[in-house]
Amino acid sequence: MGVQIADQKFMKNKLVYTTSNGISVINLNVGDSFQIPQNFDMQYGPSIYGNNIVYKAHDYGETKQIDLYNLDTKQTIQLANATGYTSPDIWGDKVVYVRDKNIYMHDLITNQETQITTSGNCWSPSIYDNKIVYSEYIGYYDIYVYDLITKTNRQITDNSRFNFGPQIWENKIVYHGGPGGAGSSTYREIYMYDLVTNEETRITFNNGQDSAPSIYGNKIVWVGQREPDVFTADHNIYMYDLDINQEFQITNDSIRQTLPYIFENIITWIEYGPPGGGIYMTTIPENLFDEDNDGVPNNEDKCPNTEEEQIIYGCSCNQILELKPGKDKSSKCSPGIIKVFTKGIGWAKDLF
Ligand SMILES: [Ca+2]
Ligand SMILES: [Ca+2]
Ligand SMILES: [Ca+2]
Ligand SMILES: [Ca+2]
Repeated sequence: MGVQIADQKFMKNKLVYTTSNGISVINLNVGDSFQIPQNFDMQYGPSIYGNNIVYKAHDYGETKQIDLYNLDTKQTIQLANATGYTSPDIWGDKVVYVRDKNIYMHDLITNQETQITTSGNCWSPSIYDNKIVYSEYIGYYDIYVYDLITKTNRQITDNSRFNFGPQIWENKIVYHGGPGGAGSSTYREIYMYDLVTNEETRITFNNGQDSAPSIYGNKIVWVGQREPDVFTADHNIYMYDLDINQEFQITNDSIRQTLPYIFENIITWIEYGPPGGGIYMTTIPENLFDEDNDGVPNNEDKCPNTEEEQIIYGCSCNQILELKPGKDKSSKCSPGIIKVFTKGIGWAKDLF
């Protein structure tokens, strides 16, 4: 694209991003780009859900506000006043943002605003379904989650780290945390907190900066360095698969990559030139997905939704016996049955 990109985020097939020209949206399927109307000197930090784009807007030195642009109606509306620099986020009909260092939520259906926090030390909200995550300064920065159903705030980290920038998908929250208190170290690591098991998992272990995580399903992406000098070290995009507990390096070159985002099987990120610079994307290879979590990747799995232990080709004994024709179904997978299935001979000839 050849212009400096400030931020980017996407959902399904639409990617929103900011350049010095303002906010644009790209349809990833067809590749056409559309710039939303520029009503203020500055418009940035977009987030998209369906056809609604929310973002920060203001004239130079003027009060900041949260605006919403709808791609169907082509109308812009002001949702709220919003001081501070953290961007808004949207999920369904709910928009979250920071005002006076507190988290607020605007409901697009009722057109009402709800104040989520009162401490005056809150930042970087993100929303998924009925859960809002954010970072709050209480001597250190810690991660909190607000449940819109129970209307309760819950602190999920409690340590002397600098925990910041939470993102949430279903019941998993990712964020980066410094190893000590603010200023004690420059190195950050990626962490994941599971709201079901109530456990924190450390994802990265290295003498380099790891930050800006994004999560979709059981996959986490972030920007990482693998050298101790944070000012000279190269930046690359990394991915961690929680299903197989394995890290993958997505980029490997001397160009600086940053701010990755993941949705479904697509990872996008920003590159700073020279040469050029812009937004890049990659598709996660199918052999990294294991939908039924049986240890056999989708592209090799012959049986979906395996619940018992898989024996061969991602199929359990019961699934193999189900595939075998005839009424005299044995309850066991004899070596003969396994052999026929594995070799694709006899009754298994036309299965695959
Ligand atoms: Ca690190
Ligand atoms: Ca790089
Ligand atoms: Ca599988
Ligand atoms: Ca399977």
